[in-house]
Amino acid sequence: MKTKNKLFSTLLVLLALVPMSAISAATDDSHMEWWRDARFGMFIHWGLYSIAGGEWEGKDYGKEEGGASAEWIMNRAGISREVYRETFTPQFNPTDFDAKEWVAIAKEAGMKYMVITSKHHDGFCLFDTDATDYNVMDATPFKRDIIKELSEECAKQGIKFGVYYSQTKDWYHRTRGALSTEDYLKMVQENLDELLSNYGEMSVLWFDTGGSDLVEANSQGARVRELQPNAVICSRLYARRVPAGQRKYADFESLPDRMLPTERMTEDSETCMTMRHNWGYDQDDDAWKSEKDIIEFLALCAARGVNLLLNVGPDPKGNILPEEIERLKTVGKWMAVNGDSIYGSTPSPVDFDFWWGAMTQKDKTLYLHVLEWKPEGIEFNGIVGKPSKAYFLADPKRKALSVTYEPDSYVTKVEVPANAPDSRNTVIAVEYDGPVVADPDAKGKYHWYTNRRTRHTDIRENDSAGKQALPKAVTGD
Ligand code: H79
Repeated sequence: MKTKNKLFSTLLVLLALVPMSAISAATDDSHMEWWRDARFGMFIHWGLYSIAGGEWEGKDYGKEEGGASAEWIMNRAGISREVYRETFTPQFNPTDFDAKEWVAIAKEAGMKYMVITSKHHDGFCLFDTDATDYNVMDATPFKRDIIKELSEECAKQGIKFGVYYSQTKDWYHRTRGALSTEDYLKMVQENLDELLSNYGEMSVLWFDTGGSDLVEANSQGARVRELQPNAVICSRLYARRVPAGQRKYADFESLPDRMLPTERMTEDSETCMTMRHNWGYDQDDDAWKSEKDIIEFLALCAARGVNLLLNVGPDPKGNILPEEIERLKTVGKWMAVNGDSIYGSTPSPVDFDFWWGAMTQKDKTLYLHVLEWKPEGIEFNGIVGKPSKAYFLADPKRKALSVTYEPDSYVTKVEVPANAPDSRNTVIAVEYDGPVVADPDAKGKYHWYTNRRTRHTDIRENDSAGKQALPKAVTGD
């Protein structure tokens, strides 16, 4: 190809990368660096609702209410604040809880950060607070500060720690008239001050279901910046209808619950995802996603420039569930050999994916995440120039795979064996001598997880077979 053309494409690629890093601000966004590199975190939903496990007076709310309301049971079952408190606080005694073990599970899974519900919509605080007696120290027999134990353990094991905090919805303190709005907001401010002051480095403030009151949200955001300038703030500090330009303190865009991105994102984004339907512990939710599903989510999120915050819902005794541990271990093993294609990667250099999967990039290397194998070879268009080397990332010997390149169509093809070395996701590293150059005129479309309405569900078109697969699972919230 002509050099002039090549220079032009390089320029375009460079320009295309600018918004990725410029998004969160006019101000310095160095506090975002670890978060961008991390790509994978653990979400933990745990609280009084875990004791109910989705059931109240014989009715299964975890399943019947759109398949996902275990942590919403107070609201969905219409339990009064008094009854909810009297029923569950005496039972909150999770003697199996071991912060060291939880953090080790996250670490072994390859997760780089952890976010736990310090207060969900039911208003119950998992931390020591003077702002309300509805907390683990004053109202339960357990009397251990869960946030303290986890934050200290995360610091020890080198995992970034953050909290989910339901700032607007609070069925105990606010909704049912217990406190005036003014007093409620004072309580929130006090809670935030405690969370931001008493637990060492607080790396993520994961707000949820924000309202439209910008004064309220901005004062909470400002307080976070003041007390923990390096913390990363979730866009749900604001209602989704607040235009992005007005979300002054939002550092990253949180996609709707359990929704995978359908295309490459140009701003810092995160998707939060469950391993089954419910966030909070549910006794009989059996809609487990497979290990392959989770590895696919991770690869496709990275290819679209999005972090994956994957949820666990520990049981009332304080155990992360065996099904969750099993999946996390498998993901961890995959990450241990393929992590280079995820951590610190940048999204696909082309704004589409392929019937076989999608790509991520790091400097001069492309990573092909092959989710569906084709023995005829793994082919892609849109990248200009012949690679210098290709190999399976999991192959310690990095044995070279042969590559063909058609200079007229910019189509590159990697020859592969008949069977996939890893049927869940085989990563092929494709190295170039110089910078990766994307053809600005390249044509392609998205094949994987393209349906917004079904959230994470898996309607994919398959070019090669020319047919559309049925959804694997159905969720909704
Ligand atoms: O914490 C998790 C959810 O509880 C919370 N966000 C994630 C991270 C959340 N708050 N609000 N919503 C989600 C949206 C509300 C959805 C609802 Fe429903 C649909 C409420 C009633 C119908 C889903 C199904 C929740 C209860 C039943």
